[in-house]
Amino acid sequence: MKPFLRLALTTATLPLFLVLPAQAAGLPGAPAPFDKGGAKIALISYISAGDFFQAYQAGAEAQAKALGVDLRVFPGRQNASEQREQILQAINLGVDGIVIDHGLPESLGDVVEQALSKNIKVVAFDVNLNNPKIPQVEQSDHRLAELALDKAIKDNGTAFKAGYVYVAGFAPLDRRNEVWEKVKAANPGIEQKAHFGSVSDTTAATTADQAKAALQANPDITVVFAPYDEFARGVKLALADLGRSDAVKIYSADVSTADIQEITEAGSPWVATAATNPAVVGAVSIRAVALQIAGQPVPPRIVVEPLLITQDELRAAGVQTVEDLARKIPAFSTSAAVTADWIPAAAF
Ligand code: SR1
Repeated sequence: MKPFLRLALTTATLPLFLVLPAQAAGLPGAPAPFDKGGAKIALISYISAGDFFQAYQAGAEAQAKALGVDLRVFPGRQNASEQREQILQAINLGVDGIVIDHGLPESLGDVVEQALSKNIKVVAFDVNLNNPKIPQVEQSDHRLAELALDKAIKDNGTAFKAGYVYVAGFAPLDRRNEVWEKVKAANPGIEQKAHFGSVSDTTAATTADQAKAALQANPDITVVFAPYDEFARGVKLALADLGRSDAVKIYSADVSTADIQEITEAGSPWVATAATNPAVVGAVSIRAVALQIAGQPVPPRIVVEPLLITQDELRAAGVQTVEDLARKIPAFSTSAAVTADWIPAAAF
């Protein structure tokens, strides 16, 4: 067979998920099925591109490895029908549990019901499936927005012209938006002059184009609230293009090593972000579904608390990477949420 044909055939028959090698032996003393090893869990994401989602997946993989779990990772491509299809595939694979990472609730309800009816345990991260059988993991998005906006007010006072980056329909962004609306109502001097944003596989680039137009049309904007790191990156790009990086300050959510570099570089307008460690959130999601599979109790709402991270503090402490950040603030890399003494810590 010609090599290109062999490659085409191989690619065409590849499954739509990745399998991580499971730990052969089980965990002595753990409840079934973890005592024997080989429990199967699917991680089904709506978005996989971008630092947050890659770190979230890495944390989930690390926790799965520590638990001896056979983790099937289904990549997300912002495609609701593909995500439905992946849930059906996971059901057919006979998984014990599914973690659903983001998504559009209206397209997931019936397939998730099918999983539950087959006694597959389901945990949702950042998607409201409104089902009491499905624990919800979140980063305390209200607190996250409060931390970023308190800092914006501390730096800029209670009267400024703002740009706001928001796309409705994503649970974490909707929750952060509730806080933004409250802050504007409590501070009538804060005037939202422009609202833009887009979530796609090119979020930062698309947001940059939109930000450029918004900032050109509203040269009096001095603060941008961009509560997703891809949004903040887009606004920062737009300001650099316009030569206005010294005139506007950006307040965001999320953190990654690439974000830390962008925040701390000379002249950066990105002055603060409120964030959890996404790897911890990934690990917590796997622990939640593992506890459910083991028949142990899981609270309906599982929260990983965020921290405020400022440009000044990062620069003063010489923090250049997420690992540096974890060394300076040990709480950044741990969460006591949903654990048990039989669950080994994830190494990340
Ligand atoms: C499109 S939603 C993006 C957000 O999801 C996660 O909650 C991250 O914090 C990110 O900001």
